[in-house]
Amino acid sequence: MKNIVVAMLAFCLLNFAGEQARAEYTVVEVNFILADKDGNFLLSKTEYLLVALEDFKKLDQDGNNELDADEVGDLSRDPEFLDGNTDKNSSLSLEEVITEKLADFDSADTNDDGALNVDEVTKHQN
Ligand SMILES: [Ca+2]
Ligand SMILES: [Ca+2]
Ligand SMILES: [Ca+2]
Ligand SMILES: [Ca+2]
Repeated sequence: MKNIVVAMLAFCLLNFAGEQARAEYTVVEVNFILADKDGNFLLSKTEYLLVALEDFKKLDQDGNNELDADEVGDLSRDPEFLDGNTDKNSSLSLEEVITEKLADFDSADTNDDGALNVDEVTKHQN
């Protein structure tokens, strides 16, 4: 019984916090909430990679696990694309994306707890 009360209270508090902050959500925060599958307000490495994989799948129209210039359009001139393309061929492979995202994750995780909170993500995006 006690657990149920605590759970309900937590739920109400979360809802209340959500209500309060909704008008001020930034794009980064909305993306964070969408990526945070288990809703613990932290992005694990898995949650972080999952977003990248979903994006990758959407862009990879022919499903060959390589993003070619014609699949990503202007993105192929993006510094992030050029940086990530470590073998300097004309496409970004799934492996290259994962490697880049893992490096991204580590550099964003400034308190080294193996997860990203919304502050760390916001700072990293800016
Ligand atoms: Ca999470
Ligand atoms: Ca492709
Ligand atoms: Ca490549
Ligand atoms: Ca962290």
